[in-house]
Amino acid sequence: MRIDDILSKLEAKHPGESEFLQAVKEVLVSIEDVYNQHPEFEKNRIIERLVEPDRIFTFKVPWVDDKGDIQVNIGYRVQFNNAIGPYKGGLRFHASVNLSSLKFLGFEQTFKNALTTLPMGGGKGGSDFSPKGKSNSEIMRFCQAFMLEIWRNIGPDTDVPAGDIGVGTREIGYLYGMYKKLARENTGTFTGKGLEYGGSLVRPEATGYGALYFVNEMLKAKNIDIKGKTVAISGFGNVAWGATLKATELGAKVVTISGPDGYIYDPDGVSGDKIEYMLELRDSGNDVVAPYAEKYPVAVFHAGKKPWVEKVDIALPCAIQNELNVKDAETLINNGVTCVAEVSNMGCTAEAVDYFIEKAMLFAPGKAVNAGGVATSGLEMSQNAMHIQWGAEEVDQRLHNIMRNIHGQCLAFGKDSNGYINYVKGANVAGFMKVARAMMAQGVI
Ligand code: 2IT
Repeated sequence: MRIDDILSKLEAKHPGESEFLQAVKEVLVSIEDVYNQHPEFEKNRIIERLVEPDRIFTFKVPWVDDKGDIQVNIGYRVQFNNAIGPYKGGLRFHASVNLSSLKFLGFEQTFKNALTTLPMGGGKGGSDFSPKGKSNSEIMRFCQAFMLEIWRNIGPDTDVPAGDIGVGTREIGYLYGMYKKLARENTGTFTGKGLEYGGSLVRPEATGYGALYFVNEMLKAKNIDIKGKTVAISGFGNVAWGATLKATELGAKVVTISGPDGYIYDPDGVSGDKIEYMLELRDSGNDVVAPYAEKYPVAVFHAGKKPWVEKVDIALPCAIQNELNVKDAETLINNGVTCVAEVSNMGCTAEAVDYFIEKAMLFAPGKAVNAGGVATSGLEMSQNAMHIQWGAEEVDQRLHNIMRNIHGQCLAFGKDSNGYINYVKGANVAGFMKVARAMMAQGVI
């Protein structure tokens, strides 16, 4: 495999898609050795076929705001790869959304979903619509307009969207409501639904819970007890909330959360009603964390800064891609960090990832760490297909087992000759092998 060749061809075909190229490069570097051991992959052009999405829908989303003005956004659904199951992945509503970010997310989702052990292919979608400061009615009208365009191309056995940044239970409700009105069927088709209409218990918590189950496995493999460890978390949305809940339950102390406006340091730990307050902050729609320090004066707000300057044992980026750069990585290591795990998708820049690995740090990538979210979406699909609802304990137990299994796959495929566990390699190789074998078995399609 000529990695540089593949990347430069890809760049020439799709100029400017820097995040997508970053995600592809990370996978190619990881899988190079096993790929070269399997000449049949090269013969079947598996890489060339894997780096192009099956198809992409791009569409106009016109809607009317509360003032009566017409707004126009762009909607997307990237159906990346369905070798192992229906396209599955979230919708992101955020001002930064473009084809590069959705292609990187769809590509990552393909391998992540393979790691979950469940039969799901990879997809992603969304819009450059920003929910920040929008009223409830505006969000509903936008979701309805989005769904009018894409409903024909999704379905319970073809493509199952879910939430991501800017898309939570409320948005899924509006999207699914419109979908049902148009499609005249009631078989699920979305995950992250409300509990009253087919949602799964533990789905809201699942990404954060799963991440902490995974981090706990990483620490246990090194005989380190998570109890009493300090944790820096970025973000304050659904994922940060679930991670804070489980970290606290496991006896760790979460000392930071963050937003686009800066970060909060709480020396007493974000626990108890402070965790629920994170939801209030999110629901305010203002996208800021500063009010936390007004409500809890023990905490300090650091305007315009990221939490990685704090001395902590565990760092968990939970916000957005490339939020932790190589300088942050250096600072964390100089401050004695023990474990860094991406909970956001591609939370660290490529340079930061390389640096963590070069320093033989306990570091794991988002596609392994945050796979509990989509895994629990898979469990929601199973419950919908069986027309039943599992109890919280049942779902949580399955989630826990899946995360242990993913950790096991990383150990099996990520061990370097010197004994270092390269979780990036482990996750990429394990995910790739499953997708590649499925593609080989199904011919040139
Ligand atoms: O990045 C992700 O895995 C998600 N946003 C969740 C996707 C899903 O289908 O639950």
